[in-house]
Amino acid sequence: MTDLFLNDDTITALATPAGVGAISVIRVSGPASFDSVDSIFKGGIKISDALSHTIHYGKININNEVIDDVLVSVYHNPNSYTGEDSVEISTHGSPLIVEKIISLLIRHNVRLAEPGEFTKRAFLNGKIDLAQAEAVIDVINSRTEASLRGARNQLDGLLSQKVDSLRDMLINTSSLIELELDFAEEDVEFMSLQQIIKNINVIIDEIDILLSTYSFGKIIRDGVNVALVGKPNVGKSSLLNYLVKESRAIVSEIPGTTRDVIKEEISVDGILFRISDTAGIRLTEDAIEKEGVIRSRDSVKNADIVIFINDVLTGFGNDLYEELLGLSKKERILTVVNKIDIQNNISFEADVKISALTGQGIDKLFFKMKEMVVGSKSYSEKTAVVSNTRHFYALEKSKEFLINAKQSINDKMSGEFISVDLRNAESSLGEIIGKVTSDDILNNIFMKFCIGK
Ligand SMILES: Nc1nc2c(ncn2[C@@H]2O[C@H](COP(=O)(O)OP(=O)(O)OP(=O)(O)O)[C@@H](O)[C@H]2O)c(=O)[nH]1
Ligand SMILES: [Mg+2]
Repeated sequence: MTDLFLNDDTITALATPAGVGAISVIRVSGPASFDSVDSIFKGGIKISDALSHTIHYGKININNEVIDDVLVSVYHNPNSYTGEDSVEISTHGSPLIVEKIISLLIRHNVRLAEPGEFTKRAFLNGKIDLAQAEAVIDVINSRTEASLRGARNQLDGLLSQKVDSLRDMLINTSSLIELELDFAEEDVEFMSLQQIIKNINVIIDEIDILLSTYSFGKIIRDGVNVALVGKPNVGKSSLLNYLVKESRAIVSEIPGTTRDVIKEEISVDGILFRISDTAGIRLTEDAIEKEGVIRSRDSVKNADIVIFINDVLTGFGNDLYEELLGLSKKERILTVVNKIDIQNNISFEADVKISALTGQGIDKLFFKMKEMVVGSKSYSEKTAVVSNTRHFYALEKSKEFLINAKQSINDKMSGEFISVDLRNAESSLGEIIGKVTSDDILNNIFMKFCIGK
């Protein structure tokens, strides 16, 4: 993508949340920004004469009626978010005022922005690359410290730099072949081929490291779904209440209390756990309870972790495992025995022993839940982490081309073949940061943004 891209139209949108607030900010970006604002703004200065990064007080008028007094911030290209001439109008936070000002702007060579169009322009103008543009939305959507930190790192270009350095290595490796193809009568030299294989292996190792961060990155970004399941009355709802520190679900000594799935979120060391308390599972003739049991099974299907609870009184039966829950992947299940305040020495095995009444063992439960999603791996704040599915597949694709290239070398194919694979591997990496991209991909990415970003 070049940095010569210039839009000839000017866009506007409300950048702050819709509704009543202290202030609202209307963004305008594009070549007509200053002139358009000048046609509706009366202040001590014309916006088109104002210096970049200055703020001006004035009034927005229609037919001598004042709509609002506002502050206008001025940004000259290329030193703005979009890279274009831009203006931000801060108004009193009233939806009515915002609507009036935007409809005035639209009468002066400005059109409404599409979702994500400001950020799309920032990308097209080379202010940020595509991985950074995608990080913008992750920063906005972050719900925990860790997800914010991850998104922030990506926005700061941590992943982009890593991908760029791998592309450089690939370009250097390709040129080893291409030079020889240009200058030598015969095909590529044996020595160069050895060097090329070595380089390819280094790049594959680096890609593998990035790929291995994906499950962690995704969890940090999207959170973890946890289902609390088990027989009736074992204390699932009591555990949920203990975890969220409030009396969220009804608890009673009557088996079959919970009917619907109750969802709550907690953050443990920066990881977002979405907990579903479910109906106790048993064979029942009660129509409502039956439906509850069906919903419990659905929660299990969508869960990243299933906390399978029993209590000291009922003991541990595996009968629920396969028959009722259809659980097969054992690695997703954490077995918990509850009510150890009643009786502590129990003869059956469980990953964690707790009391939802006293809180005993809950720390260990948190530890196990974290261990299940993060494993023993640790990532420093400076590790490039892949959290986006699009990036993950681009890395996988690149790796495949590299493996093909190695195969071509081993099969003594001609240099051109190897070269094509290396170029493809390079352009797959380029997709991540948007060096190579299609309109479809762009539209798909920016569609997910809100209007005004
Ligand atoms: N002593 C003791 N009692 C507990 C503990 N946890 C839950 N209980 C009691 O066990 C009974 C059932 O608790 P619930 O949390 O409603 O159990 P549940 O698994 O949600 O039950 P259903 O919704 O019917 O499937 C209640 O009387 C709770 O007070 C615990 O750790 N110790
Ligand atoms: Mg319950």
